[in-house]
Amino acid sequence: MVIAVSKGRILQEALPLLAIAGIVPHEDPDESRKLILETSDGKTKLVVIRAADVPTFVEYGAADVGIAGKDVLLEYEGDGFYEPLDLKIAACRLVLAGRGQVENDSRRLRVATKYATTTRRYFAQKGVQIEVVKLYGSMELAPLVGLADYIVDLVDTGNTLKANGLVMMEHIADISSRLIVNKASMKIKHNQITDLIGRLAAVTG
Ligand code: PRT
Ligand code: MG
Repeated sequence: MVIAVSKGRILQEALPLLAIAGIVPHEDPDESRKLILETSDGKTKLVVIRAADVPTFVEYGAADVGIAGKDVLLEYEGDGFYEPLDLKIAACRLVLAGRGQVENDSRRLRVATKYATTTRRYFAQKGVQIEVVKLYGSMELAPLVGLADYIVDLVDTGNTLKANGLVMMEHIADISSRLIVNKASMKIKHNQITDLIGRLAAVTG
């Protein structure tokens, strides 16, 4: 079985859970240059990849199982996997934030975000027309330099918003990391995968 894990903070919080489930990589993922890591569970390998690539690996069956943030899953267009378990790690909120209410003049509000699909869906449900400005990072900068009226971004402590004079305006979704499973793998490797889900469920409570 191959498990794909988002690198960065999700990996850091997932490794202790995987260890309790009996899966410990032979090499430190932060140090190793190997892309496929063997583990203490001889049947299981880890691939540590970019967050946004995890759903793709799982949908195509390149990984049987994945660990990814709900923010990434909401943004992913495709339905080639199951999402059986909330691992409750890397928790945060997806919010609309800005410098305060913007006076509504004639032009459409501009919202800067890495989460273009989720943002469009959110405003479409509210019946509000907006223009999405796609960014790949440092969303907090956009309202400060006049690139956008608002941002849609993840917030944990709120320190980043505060440091940039921004306030949270609307709560869009609660985010945490989820276990996802390739649909065919769920059938073909049913015992191995349900066993993993059971062990992780016992740890996450
Ligand atoms: O670069 P790449 O695309 O590979 O990933 P990345 O650098 O975005 O990865 P990383 O390690 O930052 O992890 C991202 C994942 O962690 C997200 O997909 C979420 O599921 C989860 N997560 C949980 C967070 C946060 N909390 C979080 N607070 N990801 C990012 N943040 C950022 C947020 O974007 C903002 O800039 O932290 C800042 C806000 O934090 P506070 O505490 O100041 O509010
Ligand atoms: Mg980051």
